[in-house]
Amino acid sequence: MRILVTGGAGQVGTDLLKRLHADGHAVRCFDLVRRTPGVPDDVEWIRGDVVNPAEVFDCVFEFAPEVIYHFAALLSATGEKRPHGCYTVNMHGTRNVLEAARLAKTTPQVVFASTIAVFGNNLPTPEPEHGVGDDVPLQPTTMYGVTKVAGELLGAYYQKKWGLDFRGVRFPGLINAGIPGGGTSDYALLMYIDGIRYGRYECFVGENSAIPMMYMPDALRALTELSAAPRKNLRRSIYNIGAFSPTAEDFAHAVRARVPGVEITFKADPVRQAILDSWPRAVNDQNANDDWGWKAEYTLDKMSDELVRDLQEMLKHQ
Ligand code: AKB
Repeated sequence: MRILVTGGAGQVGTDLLKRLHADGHAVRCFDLVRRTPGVPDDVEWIRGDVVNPAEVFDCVFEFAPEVIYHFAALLSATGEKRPHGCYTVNMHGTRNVLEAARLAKTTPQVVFASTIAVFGNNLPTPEPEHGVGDDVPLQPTTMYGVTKVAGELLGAYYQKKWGLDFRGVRFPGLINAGIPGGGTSDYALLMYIDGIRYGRYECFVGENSAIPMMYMPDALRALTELSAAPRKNLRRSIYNIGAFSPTAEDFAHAVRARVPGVEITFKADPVRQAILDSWPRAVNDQNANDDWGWKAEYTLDKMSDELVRDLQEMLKHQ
């Protein structure tokens, strides 16, 4: 298949490019920045700005992808520092990608990376035992969340009005053997990285904080399984997906058990703590399970064993 990934230099994009290439697809990345080390040479790399319609249209019309994974976005923490930049990249970028897909002769499927940041005020209280569902009020408190709710709705509009095949997942915080950037959920991965390379980490949220989290191999599988699902099986376009929801202290415990002598302390940063507190502790992903068989495979322990091994290897070479 011919597959385009916008924002392919980011945390999810980099790993997805490698996976799609390994699976034998013809893959093109569209990103502002230059090629990420480790991405195979025959993944085509186009440098361009998702905010510029001409650059997006030229890229899509010329490559004629069958699937577009749209990831280009500013995340929650960066979005609160640069709300106008976040609005521009996330809103105009999504509209440009949807419009390019609508106009392209190949009418590619668009797979959208949404997020737990679409949730915010007026969630059910107490939080339901099996996590918040897909259809609770979406009243985010961050610019990132606002733009992702708008992206979900815009994609659904393109589907209804013009028959575009639009689908997506609401990602939890994602963890992989890579370097995160700009997210509020980054504390979890940074605890492992800084714990291994410096022997210490000061966590920017309190020890009892907990949000949905997921290990990258599960996240990649969710994307490719959703993309492959027959359209007739999908009763909606956007799905919650969950895996586990440890507290920050649970993460610290998992790191301490695998990195001898590591020192982890907690000092909440009010801005990022408030963002995190606005998100649910867990999501209910029954619809994804019913419609396309979604089920996470990794637990905190299974992930931590693999992650520590991979990070130790990665950090040796830096
Ligand atoms: C962030 O923290 O902003 C992201 C997300 C949960 O979407 N990782």
